[in-house]
Amino acid sequence: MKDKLHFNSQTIHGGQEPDKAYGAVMPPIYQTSTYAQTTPGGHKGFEYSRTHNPTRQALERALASIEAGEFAFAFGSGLAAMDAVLKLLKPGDEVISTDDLYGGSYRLFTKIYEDFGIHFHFVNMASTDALNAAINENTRMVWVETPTNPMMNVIDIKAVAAVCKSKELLLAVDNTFASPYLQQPLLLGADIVMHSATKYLAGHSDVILGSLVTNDKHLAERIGFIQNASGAVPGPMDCFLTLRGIKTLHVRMQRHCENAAQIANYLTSHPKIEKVYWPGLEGHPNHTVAKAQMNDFGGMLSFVPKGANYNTAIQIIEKLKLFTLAESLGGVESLAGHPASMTHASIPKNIREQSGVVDALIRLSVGIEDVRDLIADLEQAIA
Ligand code: P1T
Repeated sequence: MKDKLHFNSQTIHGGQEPDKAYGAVMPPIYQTSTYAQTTPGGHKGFEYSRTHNPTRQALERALASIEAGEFAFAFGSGLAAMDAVLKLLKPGDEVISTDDLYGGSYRLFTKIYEDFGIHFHFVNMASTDALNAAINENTRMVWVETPTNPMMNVIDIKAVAAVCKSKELLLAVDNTFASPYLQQPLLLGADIVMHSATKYLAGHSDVILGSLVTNDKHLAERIGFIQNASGAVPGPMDCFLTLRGIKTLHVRMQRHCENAAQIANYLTSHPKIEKVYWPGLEGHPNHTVAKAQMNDFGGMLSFVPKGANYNTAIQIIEKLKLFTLAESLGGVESLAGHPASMTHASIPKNIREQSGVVDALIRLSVGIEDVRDLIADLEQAIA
């Protein structure tokens, strides 16, 4: 019966059973590095916590369930999860990625893996033309972030998946900004879905964790091997916190989306605001794709005040009182950030500006507070 649950029940029950020892409804935090054996290899399924841990296993089963996948793997951070995906590749392989993406992802690609002989292309995936043009005989993988961080471009996963299938390329989707409440990339044709579970999945700004989910048995075997062999695993306490967060994902996401819609509309009609980037706006360039692909439009938005530059954008952010100036996103509390100097500072200015990440851009992670308080805070800061 648990296999057939709707998403809003899966977040609570998916892959979950009461703990075998005492029936604990939440899995205990198995804070142990190792497990007693009666004879070498004589154990109860757990040998060493880098390889397996019961709290991590409970989380991984929940992750698989909510991403409509069979195999899930938890990592010490979102970037550690990405790192494991990149280890599927070999020197000489090429990757095509979106031209707008988290600065840390860009840094991992260009500052670490380029040195190991893996080459990256960053293309606009509004249509599949640039993607098709960048494919050559060395291309192995396509890396898509959608909606993108911080410009909120929405990429048609089904269309990209069709290209990848026809060219036998792996498709990995970073689903951090959407969360599986809004879209489940494996159902749209992706081979691997990745999360910075630090964000909406955990949801309370109290943990750093990453995940990968796939339906492909061979990929799963290789990822499981890499997870154990490289060892970038999360601790049991962080797994517990993430699992607890997932149980309220659907109710949090609903409010994130409702609040973001009101704030996007408020900013759009504000005389001092030049541009608002939120996929739910009819004027958003990928609104049609977003409407077809996503169940709602998410809690992240970016905007540019009229006539603003680096300094005036920072002045506005510093005036905010309820929005906290901070990196990260997806927690219950609203955050404001300045991508050019914070999350995307590792991308050279000329490259980030090509994708719209100008010095005046402000990014909001809209939380689940009363939206009237959030709008009042924006009002006083913009004034
Ligand atoms: O921080 P970590 O859990 O390692 O996840 C990295 C990551 C990967 N992918 C996306 C889309 C992300 O947004 C992030 C982390 N992003 C921020 C910290 C930020 O403020 O944008």
